[in-house]
Amino acid sequence: MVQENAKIWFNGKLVPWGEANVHVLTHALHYGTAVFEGIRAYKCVDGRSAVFRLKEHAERLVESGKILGLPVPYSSEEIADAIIETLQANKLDAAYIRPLVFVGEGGMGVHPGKNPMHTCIAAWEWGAYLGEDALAKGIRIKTSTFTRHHVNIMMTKAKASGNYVNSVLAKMEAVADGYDEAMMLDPDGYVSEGSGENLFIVTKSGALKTAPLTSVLAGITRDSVMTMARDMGYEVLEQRFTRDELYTAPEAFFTGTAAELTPIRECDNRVIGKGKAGEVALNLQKEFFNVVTGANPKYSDWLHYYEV
Ligand code: PPE
Repeated sequence: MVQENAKIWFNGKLVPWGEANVHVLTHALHYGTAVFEGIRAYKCVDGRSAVFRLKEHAERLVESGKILGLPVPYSSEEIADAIIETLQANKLDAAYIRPLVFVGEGGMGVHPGKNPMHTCIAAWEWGAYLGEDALAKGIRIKTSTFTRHHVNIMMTKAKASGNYVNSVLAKMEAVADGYDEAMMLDPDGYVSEGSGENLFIVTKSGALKTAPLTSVLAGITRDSVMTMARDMGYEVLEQRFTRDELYTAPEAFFTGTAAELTPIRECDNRVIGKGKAGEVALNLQKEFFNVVTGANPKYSDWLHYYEV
């Protein structure tokens, strides 16, 4: 359950949480015509709070709208300001933030026509996405029977709500079969990503490898981890790889705003590496938490501090 807070930012105003409602004929409910973001704010080591890569998330939201041809009615700067306003209104010193821009009520039928675009921003406290033990011990995943997007079927660079039916199918199947998360293959059969995370392997030569930006979302955590890893001296490859390369990789892990950096210890009942969170994954995870909490000042450009 999402923990209820005081306010939700809705079309330019802060409204009481329980009053941020829509009509059942909202276009986006019927056709998935919406774009969204997932962003985290962390309580930092110096006692202040900061949103991680706020600018990049706000820009990706606006770009998602552009890709769908459903423009976000605010600039990325206005979205960023509204996010800070929402955190402050709810006195949140750490949070998961969910902006959503959607086609509203009016005409029915696939064409969005002149239906209004609505924008809302909610924020709440959200702990470890894949369970308490996931970050420390790693998770078990399963290759999905559902294929990930093809570049010309869904727009994979848009974080569009409709795209997520594919994720929901994969996630429900994985959980029903007793796994923590799904791993999806792209239409050519190569490893793509999880239902809500990018996927990395550590190769036998110690490099990091992740799928190129074709069928996967251009994750901001993916980008952050790639930058940090290169600075730490790891070679980072954006290359296609197969599921058997994942099975035999010394390590694997997921990255995402919600999932943060979650090690993978098993895929399709094959133990990965030593069957526990890998050394490289834990090393990068430690660095990641140091960065998002301001303990490592090297990437302070990625932190947008705010007063609670
Ligand atoms: N791939 C997918 C399909 C995805 O949904 C996410 C984020 C990522 C990769 C990683 O992107 P980034 O957060 O920019 O590093 N998934 C969001 C939604 C999760 C949810 O269950 O809702 C998230 O992590 O916020």
